[in-house]
Amino acid sequence: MTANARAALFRRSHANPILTAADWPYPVHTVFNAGATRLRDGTTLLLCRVEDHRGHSHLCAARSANGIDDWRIDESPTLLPDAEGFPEELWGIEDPRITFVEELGRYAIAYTAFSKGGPGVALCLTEDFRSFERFGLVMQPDDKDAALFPRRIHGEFALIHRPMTDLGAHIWVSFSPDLRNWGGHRLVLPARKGAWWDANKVGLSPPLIETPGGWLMLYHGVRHTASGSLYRLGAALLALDSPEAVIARGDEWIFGPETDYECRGDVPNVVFPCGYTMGDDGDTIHLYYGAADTCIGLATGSVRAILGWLAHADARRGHPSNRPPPDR
Ligand code: BMA
Repeated sequence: MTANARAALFRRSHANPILTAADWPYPVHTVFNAGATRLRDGTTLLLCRVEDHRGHSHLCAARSANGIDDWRIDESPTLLPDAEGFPEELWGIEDPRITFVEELGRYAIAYTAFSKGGPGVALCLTEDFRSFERFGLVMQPDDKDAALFPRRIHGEFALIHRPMTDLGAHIWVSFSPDLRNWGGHRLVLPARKGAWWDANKVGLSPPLIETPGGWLMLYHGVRHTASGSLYRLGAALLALDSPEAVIARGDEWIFGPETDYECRGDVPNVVFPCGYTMGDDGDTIHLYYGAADTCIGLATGSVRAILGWLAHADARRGHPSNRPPPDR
């Protein structure tokens, strides 16, 4: 490592990009922004966002024993938009985040439903990624980047999401007794302003990672530049019993577009993780991310290392003016 290099918290797979449109069993334009989970038998399942040649997205499952290669991809779309039953899906469904909810014995998928009103948050449940029970829109447009927590908090389900409000594009949490009625909305993490890497927008990336010291939240930050938006990844820690309370937030991004397949594509300079799987050691995190809105990459890190970095980052921060604005 050269003297000016920083320690990398995520390492890219040598197999990257691990999935591209060329791998698909039917004609598609791009595959990116995949939700991820490990099934009971250890198989890695990616629920990929697939864009067709109209520009509309649907979801398609890919399964692999090692989560790296030898993917078995569904022969036809796994979950198609249903514009008749759910008009909010008229222009497609995008960016799924998967959470296994023990209490329900099923996977909850929060995804973006895109229609005339803009993007909104929709929810469905599945046991097998073959049949799905749709709940429809749970957060009205304009809202996206949502994931359900894996268990209730103070007796209620909780959802992280990113509504666009007059305050800006910030991360919020909301609560529900039944997954259908939502309230108790609280601002969690605001986009910073000015020169920050996460100045213009923030949004949850993969679902939250529960650790003894809090919910580890990997989030994407957007900075607008003269030649377009830069999408990078940062980390924060939320209190276990009140996720609106931010315990720590790193100042620096921990993963950003660097390689050719991240810097060139339909939307250049984008890394956009929507899912992770946890290694058998309970520490290794396999992060699946959309690269340049065109293909899927895999990067591997350690939860312990990210938590350690966050603790040091918070200690290093020092001056109060570096704190994110408390405007809620
Ligand atoms: C965001 C989402 C993502 C996309 C990203 C970069 O707003 O729409 O689906 O990957 O922009 O284009």
